[in-house]
Amino acid sequence: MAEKVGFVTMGETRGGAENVPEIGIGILGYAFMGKAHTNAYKKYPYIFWPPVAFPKLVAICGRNEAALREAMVRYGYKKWYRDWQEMLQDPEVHILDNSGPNALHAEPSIGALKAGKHVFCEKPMAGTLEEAKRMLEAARNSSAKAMVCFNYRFVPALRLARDFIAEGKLGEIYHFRAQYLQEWIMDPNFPVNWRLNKDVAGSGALGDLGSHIIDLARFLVGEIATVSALIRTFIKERPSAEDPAVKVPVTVDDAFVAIVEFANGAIGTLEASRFCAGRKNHQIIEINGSRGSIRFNLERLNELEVYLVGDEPKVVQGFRDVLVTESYHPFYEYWWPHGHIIGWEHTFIHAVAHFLEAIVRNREIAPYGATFEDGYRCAVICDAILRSAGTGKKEEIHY
Ligand code: SOE
Repeated sequence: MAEKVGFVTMGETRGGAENVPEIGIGILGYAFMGKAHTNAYKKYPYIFWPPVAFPKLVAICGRNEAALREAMVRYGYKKWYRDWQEMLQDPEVHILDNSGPNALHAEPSIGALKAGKHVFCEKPMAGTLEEAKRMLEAARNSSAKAMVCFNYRFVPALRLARDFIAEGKLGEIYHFRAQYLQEWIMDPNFPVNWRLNKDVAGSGALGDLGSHIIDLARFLVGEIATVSALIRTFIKERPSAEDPAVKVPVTVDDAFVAIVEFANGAIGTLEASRFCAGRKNHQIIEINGSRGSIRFNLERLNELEVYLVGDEPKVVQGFRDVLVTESYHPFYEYWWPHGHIIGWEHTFIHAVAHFLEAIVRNREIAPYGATFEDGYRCAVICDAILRSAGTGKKEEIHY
């Protein structure tokens, strides 16, 4: 009989993944994060082969119908919804991917969890501390899995750093030093978009960039006990997005600087700004301990600079630049031979893999993934930073 050619449907063959289920994704938001998350769902199954599940791009939800229709075709979703509550009633949707603006993180995620649907929510988890508290309660009261997409936890070099520190290889930690610097709103004519509007974003550089380094501080070093902070809004009014002739106030921070004390005795500095000319997506982490130091630069994310006290031969001085691409390095078994580097997008694929494995194999999201408890604790710390900036005093962190 002639060899059957043409398209084979999913039901006819799965190349050894016959028993792998499909899991329906309903995504809220189709812009930057909607694109990054969709990319991860599409690449996950053939990179992490055999997958624990085949993500099925069931539905995409947003406000603008024309943009939605385009995104549905462009990304490959089956349906589109203007109303997230309607999308959550779709029986084909098993996971709510919340890639919407911060003010839309709470209600849809809480609604999904109440409906027993899993939630993968972009950072910061919520626009306000009150919302974060309600999201945490919803997660605690649901059997569904809930994870915050702090994707930098899934950079191979930072996963390696976390395990290295957790194994005591850096000794007693003295310092954590983090910067997250960008430049994209230095032009006074840049209009007020949702990220510059407190009612939608909750905060500015603090929640957008600061939440990443606050989460990494907790992930790599441990709980933060106190913060002392400053915030600044350098440009206080900008053209409105609707009519450039109309000036509207900027209601969020452009930058923050914080001094922190960790519960384990370490001390640290955190800063994030969108006013650093020449800094594109410049996240720097340096940790100094009794047995050595590590330094990470997101713009060179395949590398980890390492200095280990005591094993420094007479000839070799200073930091070593480790290329984190060996098969035994985190996640690299799924990728390429050593030296064939990966990029920013791949951190989302690792995060999606972690989330889907937690769902299908009923595993904990923690410690490698960020739970809604982590999202809530980040919100508490952001709130304390804003409070300290207002009072000029050191603020204690209590959950
Ligand atoms: C801000 O420009 C931003 O897109 C953040 O929102 C993301 O979380 C960060 O990963 C890159 O920068």
